[in-house]
Amino acid sequence: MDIHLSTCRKNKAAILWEGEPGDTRTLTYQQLSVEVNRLANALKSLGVKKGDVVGIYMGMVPETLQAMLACSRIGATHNVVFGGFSAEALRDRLLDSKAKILLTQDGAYRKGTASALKGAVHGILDQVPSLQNVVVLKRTGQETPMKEVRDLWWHDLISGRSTECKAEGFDSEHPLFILYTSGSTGKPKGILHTTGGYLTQARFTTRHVFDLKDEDVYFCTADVGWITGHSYLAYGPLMNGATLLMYEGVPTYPAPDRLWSMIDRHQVTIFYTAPTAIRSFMRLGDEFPNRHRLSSLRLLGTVGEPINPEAWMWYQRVIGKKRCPIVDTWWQTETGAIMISPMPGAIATKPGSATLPLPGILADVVTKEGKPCKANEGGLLVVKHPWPSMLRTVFGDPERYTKTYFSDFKKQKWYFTGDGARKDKDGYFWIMGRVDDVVNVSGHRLGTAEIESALVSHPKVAESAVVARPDDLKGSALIAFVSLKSQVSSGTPDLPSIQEELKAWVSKEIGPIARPDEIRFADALPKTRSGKIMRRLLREMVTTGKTSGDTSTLEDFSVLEKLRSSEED
Ligand code: 7RM
Repeated sequence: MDIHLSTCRKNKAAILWEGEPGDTRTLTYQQLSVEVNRLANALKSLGVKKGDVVGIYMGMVPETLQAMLACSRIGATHNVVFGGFSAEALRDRLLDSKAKILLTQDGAYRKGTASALKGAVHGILDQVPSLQNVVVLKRTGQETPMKEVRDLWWHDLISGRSTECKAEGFDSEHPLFILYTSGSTGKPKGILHTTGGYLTQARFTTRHVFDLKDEDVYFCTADVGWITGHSYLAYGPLMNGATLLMYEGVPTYPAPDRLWSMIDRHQVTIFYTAPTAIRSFMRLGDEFPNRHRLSSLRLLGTVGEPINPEAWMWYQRVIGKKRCPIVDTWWQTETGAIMISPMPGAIATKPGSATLPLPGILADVVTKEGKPCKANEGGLLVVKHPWPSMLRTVFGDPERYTKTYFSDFKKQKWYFTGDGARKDKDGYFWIMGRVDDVVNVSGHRLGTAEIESALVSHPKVAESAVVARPDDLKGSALIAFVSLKSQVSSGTPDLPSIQEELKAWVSKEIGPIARPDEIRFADALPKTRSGKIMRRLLREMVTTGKTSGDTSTLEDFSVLEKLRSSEED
């Protein structure tokens, strides 16, 4: 932060913020620094020291970024827990990280209502012995339970604090943050990132992948509770002295054109979002983006999942008006920052490919035995050499770290990403999704992403998730969950005939081997808040009829209930 305060960026807007109800705030770099310093001093007054863990259970408000920066300023390690997670999920993450302080809010605005944050978790906080204080930001003003002595109001705590607080120097390997990410099974892993390497790569990639200039208004829709919110909402843009736009609520409030209206009003130039969001905008129809000019945009980005060519083309045409390059950025919570992505203007793009590894990143696609794959041969995505922002360990579980990431290619000492991929004849990377999502049908390896992409290219389909169920005859039977475009589902669609139509479509697009055995219609698919379809839950549902594993990262539990009841129809 401080590097900007001695330049003309001092009075530049760092954060343009919109609350869901429509309230707005702007913080310059100077104003942001004052708030960060006051909070850092307040944390010190609570006894927070270098190496202590501070939990942050907040929504998309500027104070959340201030909290992260205040922690890093005094060497505390932050542990941001997504505000949509349940009380139990929060408790487990606070327990595992031994958090000393929790920063939270009374509530946050979402879908037009004030939903409780502190109130929703109050009862469970007694179960975290390491927790000394809970600091509560007043955002909605709703009634909030407070425990005497332990719980403090944010505004009281920072009131009267000095606005100066020295940024202390720390070793480059000093822990900066822990961020929990769900494993395929079992309890979530606390991914640990440290200071020097993480910040270096976050800063470099933000600058070069987004071609960031001082004049830009940069809008990343990711929640801070996700790694994208850490690297490309908070640290990357602020280190580069950018102006970022931060939005509190859901994209469809008060109307489905909220984001497009914000892009016009703030003259956003760079827009970064997830394929799942793009598909849901597609599903809503072109009329909403078409209500706005969107002429300020010059660069678009995506992250989180393979983007199907259909969605890529729509994004390019309807949002980018065919003027804006699209950067499809592949990376993980574990990699800390972008690894495979075009650099706009320098690398020609192909819809659906993240293109090439960034300079210095030694990514490759290899067989199980570690041999290089031939062009277009599916294999495992590995990274053969360390990179600055790589995770340093799984917090409190170094064995799990080695086992999860370094046991598949032990001899070569390569990092295994868990993703399947192929490289085409030009060396471009095509990510096929998690290897757990690769299925074997009659001896053929198929990425479920490929079948999903075929389904989504059908004019009636908005979104789909394909999973396999063990089958005596074929090895796996393919079950496709499909949600139809709203224009189709709001009529009275002839579902059995659409089922046949879709099966035939996949046969034609990929081949009869990929023809789904069963098509199930659903209004919505089970997803994490960051938009990844939880295929594991669907897999459990089609094989055992229930879901047993960890569901703490699921965004909307009612979706599972609906899917279950849809089977009985
Ligand atoms: C940033 C983030 C990581 C997993 C990763 C992939 C998938 C992410 C892309 C992608 C295809 C992309 N972190 N993934 N980006 N797949 N193309 N551009 O998402 O830890 O939450 O997830 O997401 O499977 O391993 S994450």
